[in-house]
Amino acid sequence: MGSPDDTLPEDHARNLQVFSNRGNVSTDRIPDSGPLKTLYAWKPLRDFIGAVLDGPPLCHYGDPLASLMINVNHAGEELGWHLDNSESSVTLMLQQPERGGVFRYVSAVRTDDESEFPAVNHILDGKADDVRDLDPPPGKLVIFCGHRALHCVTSVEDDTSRLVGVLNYSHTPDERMLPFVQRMFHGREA
Ligand SMILES: O=C(O)CCC(=O)C(=O)O
Ligand SMILES: [Fe+2]
Repeated sequence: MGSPDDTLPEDHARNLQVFSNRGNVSTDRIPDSGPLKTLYAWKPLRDFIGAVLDGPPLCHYGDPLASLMINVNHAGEELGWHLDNSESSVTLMLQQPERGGVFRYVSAVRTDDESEFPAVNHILDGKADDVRDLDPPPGKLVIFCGHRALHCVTSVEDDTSRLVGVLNYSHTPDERMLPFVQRMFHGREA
């Protein structure tokens, strides 16, 4: 994701605005000795995920706010369609709503060439036929290439909030979000 580009048309994928109103608990607000940070620090898990993804070894994502998070979607809250900055993400469902809060994705949308832009428009216009839904129960790990798969979380439709641990990894150390992206997702820079 980058900032809007006013040299491109308004309806170009780079300039589309999506709506998100979910909250999150950032890395520095998750207890160091708690189970989620302990799991994130556990090297065998990182090695396992690297092996599943069959790519180069994974590092912890270097962003001080977004390397490990807990996403919180209360009733009526959603996360709009997006691609992640970090290469791979692992989510661990902690609490699942009865209705809504479904993880929705389309694989391999980022291609690093011009074809990715019309593909994003097609999906946001609701025209894609390869959209898939995942609704993992609590305790289930989901491993996905969030850098390439366009994904979103649909609105939660009941009073049980959706709580998901998000474990982010990258291929090189010290990768981080741009300050405007930190502000957008965390309301602050760090
Ligand atoms: O909440 C989820 O299941 C996905 C989270 C996500 O895509 C993100 O935080 O970038
Ligand atoms: Fe994401």
